[in-house]
Amino acid sequence: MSIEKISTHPFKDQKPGTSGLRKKVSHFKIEHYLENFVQSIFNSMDRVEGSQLALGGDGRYYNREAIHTIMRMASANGVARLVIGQGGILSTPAASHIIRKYKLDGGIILSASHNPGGPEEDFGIKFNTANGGPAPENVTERIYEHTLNISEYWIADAQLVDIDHQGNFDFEGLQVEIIDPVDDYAELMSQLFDFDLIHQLFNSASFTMRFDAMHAVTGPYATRILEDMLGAEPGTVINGTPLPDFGGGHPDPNLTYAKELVDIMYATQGPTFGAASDGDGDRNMILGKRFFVTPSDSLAIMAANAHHIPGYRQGISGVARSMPTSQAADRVAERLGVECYETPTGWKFFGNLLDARKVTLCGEESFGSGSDHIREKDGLWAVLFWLNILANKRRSVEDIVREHWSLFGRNYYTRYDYEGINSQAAEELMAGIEEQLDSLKGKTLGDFEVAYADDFSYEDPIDQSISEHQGLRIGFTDGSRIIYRLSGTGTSGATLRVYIERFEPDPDKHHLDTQKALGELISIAKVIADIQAKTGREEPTVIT
Ligand code: VG1
Ligand code: CO
Repeated sequence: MSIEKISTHPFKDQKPGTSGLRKKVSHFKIEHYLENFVQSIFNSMDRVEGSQLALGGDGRYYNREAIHTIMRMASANGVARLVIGQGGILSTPAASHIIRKYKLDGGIILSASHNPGGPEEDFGIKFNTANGGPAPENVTERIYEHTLNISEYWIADAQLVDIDHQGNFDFEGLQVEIIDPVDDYAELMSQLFDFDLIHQLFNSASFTMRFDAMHAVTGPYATRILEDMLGAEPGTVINGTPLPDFGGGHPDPNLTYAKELVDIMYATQGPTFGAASDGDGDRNMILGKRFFVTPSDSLAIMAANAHHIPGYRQGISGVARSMPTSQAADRVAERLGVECYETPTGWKFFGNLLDARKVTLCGEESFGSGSDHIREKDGLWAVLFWLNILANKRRSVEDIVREHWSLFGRNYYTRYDYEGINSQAAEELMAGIEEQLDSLKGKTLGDFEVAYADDFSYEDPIDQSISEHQGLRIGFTDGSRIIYRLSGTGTSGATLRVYIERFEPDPDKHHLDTQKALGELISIAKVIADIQAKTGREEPTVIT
C-alpha cells in the first residue's frame, strides 16, 4: 500500500459547535477541508495506531464519499479496526451503542442531524469518545487546536470498496467490519422495554400509530422494531426510506417541519399515537390524537413513570436537563427524592454525569431525551419508552399528560427561533441584553419581578471543568424564566433562540393555549432584547 503524505494549510473555521463540525456540503468539498478535520481528530487521540473506531452516518448527501476518505485516512494513520454500518448507515444512538458494546476507542459520526441534506445543504462530522458519547469540550478544543496548526495529512492510495455487504475484510492493513446497522440497537431496545406488552398494545383494535422517519436514518430502525418485532401494522412507519436529501425536507421533528405527521394526527379519524425522529435518529417528537407533548414535559413524564419500565425498574438515580429545558423534570426529581442537574445545551455535558451514575435520564427541550443505556440522546428509545407507558396505562397520551400536570403542576413552555439572521446583529443583540443584566435584578416587568439575571456558567460536578457563556437567563420570583442563546449548530448566519417558561400550579388553569398563557412573558422577552429593531424580524421562523 502507498501512503500519501499531503501538505495542507489550516482552515480557521473548524471549531466544533454544539454537536460537531457542520458546514454546507460545498464547504466540506473544498480541497483538504474534510481531510484536515479528520487528521485533526486522529492527531488529538492519545493513541491512533492500533485503535478501533466505529464509522457511519445518517445517509445524507456526501456520506459515502466521506466514509471512503475516512477509511483511507484511518488506514494511513494506523487505525487497526473500523466497524462500519452497512451502506455507511448508523444512527447516532446506534453508533454510540456500537462503540460501547464492542469496547471501541471511539467513533466518527457523519451527520448534520436535523439540518437539511443535499448538494446545496448541510453536512457534518462528529467525534465520539470511548464512552460512546460526544467528545467533551476539552477534546473538541484539542481537535480545534490541531486544525489550526495542521500542515500535513496522511491518506492511503486505495480504490473504492464495497460497503454495502456485511462481512469482514482487510483494507490496506486495516480490519474493516461491515455490520447490520440495526441488529445491535434493536437487541438493546428489546432488553430495556417490555416488547410483549407493547406487542399486545399493537394488537388491540383501539390503538393505531404513525411514525414519521422523515426520509432519514430511523426508517430501517423503526420498520424493523415497530413493524417486524412489535407487530405494528405495515405502513405504521411513513417516509421510511432514507434519502440523501431527505426528500427535500427538513428532518427536524417539530410541529413546523413534521407537518405531514401533524396533519395525520390532527385529522378526525387520526391514529392514537404519533412520533417522529430527526436526520440522525437522536431526536423525538411525541404526539397524541390532536395533542402535542412538549419535550420538557416528555422528560418529566418519563422520569415519573420509569419504574414501570423493565430497564428502569430499579428506579432512577437522578435526572439531568439542559439549562433552557423547562423545570418540569425538577419537580418529579424532587418528589422522587433524587437530584436534578442543570447543564449547558448539548449532549456532551451529560456524559460525565451518566458515567458517574449520578443520573439515569437526561433531556433537552430540543426534542431530545435519553438514558444511561448509551451516551447520546435517542429518538426511537423515547418512542418505545412512551409505547411502554401507553401499554401499561392503556390511556391516551393526552390523559397521561393531563394527569401528570394535575399531580405536578404545568410548566407552560415555548421556544422562539429566529433563523438565518445577520451574525453581527445577533452578537449586538446578545451584548445589548448582557448590558442590562445587572440593572434588571429586582425590577418589576408587568406581573413579573426579576429574581436574577445572569450569563449561565457551568461547573461540571465530576471533573470541575468550567463552561462559560452558555446562555443569558432572566429568572422571575415565581419561577418563570426567559433565556436567550445563539445556536451552535447552524451553517448560515446566526440563529437566536428565545426560551420562555412559566409554572402554573392551578389545575383549573391547565387548559390554556400555550402562546396565550405565555403572552406577557413573550412580549417582555421581545422588548428586553429589542428583537424587531435589531434583527428586522417581526415574528420568529419557528415556534416550538
Ligand atoms: C441544538 C439544540 C441542542 C442539541 C443540539 C444538537 O443546538 O438546541 O439542544 O443538543 O442542537 O442536536 P443549538 O446550539 O443549535 O441550539 V442534534 O439532534 O442537531 O445533534
Ligand atoms: Co440529531
